[in-house]
Amino acid sequence: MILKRAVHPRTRYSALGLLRRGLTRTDWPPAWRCHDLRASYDVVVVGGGVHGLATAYYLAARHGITDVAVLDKGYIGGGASGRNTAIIRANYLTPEGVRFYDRSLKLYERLSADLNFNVMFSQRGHLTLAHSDSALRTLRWRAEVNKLEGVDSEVVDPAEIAELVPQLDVSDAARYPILGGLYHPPGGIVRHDAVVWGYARAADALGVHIHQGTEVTGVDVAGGRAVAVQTTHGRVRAGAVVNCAAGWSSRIASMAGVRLPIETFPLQAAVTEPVKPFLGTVVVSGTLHVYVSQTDRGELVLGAAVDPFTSYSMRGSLDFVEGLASHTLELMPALARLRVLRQWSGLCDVTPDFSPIMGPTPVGAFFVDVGWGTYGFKAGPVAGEAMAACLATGRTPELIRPFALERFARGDLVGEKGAAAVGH
Ligand code: PYC
Repeated sequence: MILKRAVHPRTRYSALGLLRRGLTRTDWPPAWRCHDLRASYDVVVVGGGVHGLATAYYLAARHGITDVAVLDKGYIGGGASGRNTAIIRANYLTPEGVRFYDRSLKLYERLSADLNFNVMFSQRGHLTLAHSDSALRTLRWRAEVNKLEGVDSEVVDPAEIAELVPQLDVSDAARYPILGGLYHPPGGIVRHDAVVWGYARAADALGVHIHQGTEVTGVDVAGGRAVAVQTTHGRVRAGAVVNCAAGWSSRIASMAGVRLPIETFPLQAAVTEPVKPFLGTVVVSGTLHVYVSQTDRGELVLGAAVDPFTSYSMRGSLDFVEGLASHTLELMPALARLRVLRQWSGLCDVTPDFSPIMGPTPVGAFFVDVGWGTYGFKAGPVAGEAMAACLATGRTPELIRPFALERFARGDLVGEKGAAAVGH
């Protein structure tokens, strides 16, 4: 049982201290504490994934707001934060998207130092392949927008692709010939649980309360403002409520009477047995609906598009893994003998324009940080930073203004589908 923690975590170890602990096998102190649920907090964050924890951390670290509770119905990082493929990149299609994800990437670059926790961000590059003229045109478009926004991305030809990833079949004989690619050197992968634990430990050390096993069952609204949440452990009054409940965000919003334009789809992924390191970059093929990266342990992480139906089910299917294997082999036939070790599924809240919904809502003191489709993990730091600023100052930061809920009423969409990986 990991829900009850007792000892304060703010412990730093010298090299000798680490060695002594390893040799004597003494238990590691818990990284965050367990508290009684108070009757009231200044801010209640619903959802203990990377977004909720980052919001709480930046509220405390940047704005001195420490009377904050993060509530999770399960365990922290057990939802979308623990079910993604941990790809970090900023090579989006719209200027609004590129600026936003670039800020996140920059925060990821210094996150280990900021949190004093090794999040294992490996900037090994990100390569998106084009197998058709129209795909290549979109990649060129993305490269231009990226460059204009100061993001390192360029279109590369098959010979350059062969140098980057010799295992790819770049010959004309391939069933889906590779015509070119978008290469984005600062992209890469991160260790998702380390990010969650790093934010949790740092937020806890600043006084934030993390309540696992605490499900929100209602949001009380009085006079047009959110005033409290109902939970499985009682009612909690709140100065403000932030909905960071990826996967269940539309259900939490509906408790406050806020309707979100979101549909929820399962997204599956799988990992193979470990092999010697051979894959230097993340490889994505939109046409083949597949993305592949190799972890530091040597496993290949493989993903595909969301399931073709809305559902809250998080069950893996044989159908998915068969499709995934055949698409991966179209790209890299040499992997034919590799075995799949495990597969999993998470939930993706998809909006009509494939961009998130962030900021205030028509219900006072009820904020949303939702609609993260298949791009939520990479946005965790910037979303936390921006939501914290929004709550603390009462003003919506410029960076997230384009993602306001009202854009759907205004028809002012931020169409990001062309860069949303293969997730849709
Ligand atoms: O947006 O890079 C992405 C991504 C990869 C897997 C799911 N989404």
